[in-house]
Amino acid sequence: MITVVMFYMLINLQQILHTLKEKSSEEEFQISFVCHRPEGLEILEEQTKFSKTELQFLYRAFKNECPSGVVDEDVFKLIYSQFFPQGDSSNYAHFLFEAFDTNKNGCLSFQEFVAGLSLILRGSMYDRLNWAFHFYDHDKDGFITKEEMLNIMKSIYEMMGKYVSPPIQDDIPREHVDRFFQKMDRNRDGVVTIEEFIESCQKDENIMRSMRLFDSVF
Ligand SMILES: [Ca+2]
Ligand SMILES: [Ca+2]
Ligand SMILES: [Ca+2]
Repeated sequence: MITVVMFYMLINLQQILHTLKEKSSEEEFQISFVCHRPEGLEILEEQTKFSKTELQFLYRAFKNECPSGVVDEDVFKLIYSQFFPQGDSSNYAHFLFEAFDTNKNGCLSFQEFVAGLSLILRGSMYDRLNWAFHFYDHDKDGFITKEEMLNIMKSIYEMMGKYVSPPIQDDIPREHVDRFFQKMDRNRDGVVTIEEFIESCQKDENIMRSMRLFDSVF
């Protein structure tokens, strides 16, 4: 189940980066004249695992997609919906937006964008699992509840849309969540802690393999 979530994130990131790449090369000529130079590039280079060239590319792409330099949740949802025209990606985009908007001001800045990407794409296995845990732990109280998991699972099914074959039954997301808890909730107290989460993930070869796929995205 975490493999499913990671798989979708991976596909999203690949598509988004691919689109950004295409758009930025289309406008390369204009951009070279505008000559955007992000402030604090050196600082970001220290704070993330991206090189200066990679940061410049990401910055141009980000600016190109959102010239104001910040993305609010509606813009984020719009960008997302282009990748999932057959389904409703708004709830999933909402969860992802919240995970990236670390200062909770309702806007995604370039700094937040690259900080998140750096953790997911270049972080250690612990960084990635930690990021994933906080993604699921929606209210940030340190525990993943069945309800939090179910909301994310449902949003993934909504995003996949109604053309999935065979059609998704209503109880399928709940069954996924039950399986997740059987595996992760080691002390059977009904919630999953970061320790339980990381330990269970590290013992699961499928999860580890899907985590390693992030190495080749960008
Ligand atoms: Ca923010
Ligand atoms: Ca929680
Ligand atoms: Ca537990």
